[in-house]
Amino acid sequence: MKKTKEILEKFQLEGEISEIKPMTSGHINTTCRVTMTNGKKYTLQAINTYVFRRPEQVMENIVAVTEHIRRKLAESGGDTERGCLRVIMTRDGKPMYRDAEGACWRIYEFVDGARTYDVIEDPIQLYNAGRGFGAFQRMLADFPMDTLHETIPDFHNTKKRFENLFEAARKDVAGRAESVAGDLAFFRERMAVGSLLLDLTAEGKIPLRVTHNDTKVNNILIDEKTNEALCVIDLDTVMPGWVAMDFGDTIRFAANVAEEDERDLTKVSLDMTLFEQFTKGFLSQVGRDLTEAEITYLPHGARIITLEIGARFLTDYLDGDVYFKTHREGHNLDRARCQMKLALSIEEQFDEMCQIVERYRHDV
Ligand code: GN1
Ligand code: MG
Repeated sequence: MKKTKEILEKFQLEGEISEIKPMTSGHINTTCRVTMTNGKKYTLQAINTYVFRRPEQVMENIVAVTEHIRRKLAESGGDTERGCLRVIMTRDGKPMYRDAEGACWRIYEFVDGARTYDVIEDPIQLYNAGRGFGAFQRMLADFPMDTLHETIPDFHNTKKRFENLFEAARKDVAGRAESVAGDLAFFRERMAVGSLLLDLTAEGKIPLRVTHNDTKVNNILIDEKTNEALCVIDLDTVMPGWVAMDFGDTIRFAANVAEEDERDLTKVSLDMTLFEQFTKGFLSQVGRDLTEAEITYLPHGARIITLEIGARFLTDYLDGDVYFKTHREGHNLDRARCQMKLALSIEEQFDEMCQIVERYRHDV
């Protein structure tokens, strides 16, 4: 606590600290909510430097992207206060502080009256999340993509992610490979899926754009009163990517009726009502900005990202749980199996997913 106060003093905060409360969601960074005696609130985060090797570059991206979005919101009469993260600078004008031990800290203004959902309670929330992520995509459509740093190289290179999985199984540092032979076979059968988007881009059929790359539904703030999407958060991985993966990642996380780490796999499946609501909201905001081919490949994005994240969880299990925070024995394996079950459900309903996308393709 004393240390946290020392960190906070490095930043341009208004008022005196009254309370520091840890927040537990997120698999990567460590987050606290800081309340001041004057009622003002901030979000303090320690950036995970194992995952983000160049945190200064992460913050450079975030400052540029949030300034761009705030300008867009101002132009269109949007909410420039709650509609976009605001980075608080250090007393010497930097967007993060590196302490004596090398830990990296940043602060955002806390967005009040908003919450996130791990499980959607009402389909309207997912429709609104679709609008929110769609609007985010639209506002970044003219952001100069080449100025962004690639904060994690090959982040959504699914082909490489699959290769890493089999490499981890070969090395087997935690002695767990034998127990997941069936799971590995599942991914081996689907290897070809890993190259689809890479190939389409290489052939000039699908563009790269500025994308978020981690659009779990708990990365969008929902207004507690109106249920409207307010603000997209967790901008660490904003970099060139595929819209289909952003679309698919919300589907993977939120249109699954169970949680991401559900152990009872009979509960895990893709809910088509939720899929439809998200598709409708998303395309209503950004449909006009996407190419016909990009829209066609949206359902593929859901399948690919589900397999990709499943492969990453299984890789981390084989590596001895070094990347994702885990909260119980076998947590990464549970997460991986949940993604695999969801991928099966997506495969079963794929034709219907495509029909729904067709229904809303021109619904702008
Ligand atoms: C991580 O930071 P968080 O918890 O939103 C991960 C994502 C995964 C996700 C799975 C930088 O996201 O790629 O999809 O966990 N972020 C990073 O829940 O690896
Ligand atoms: Mg993240």
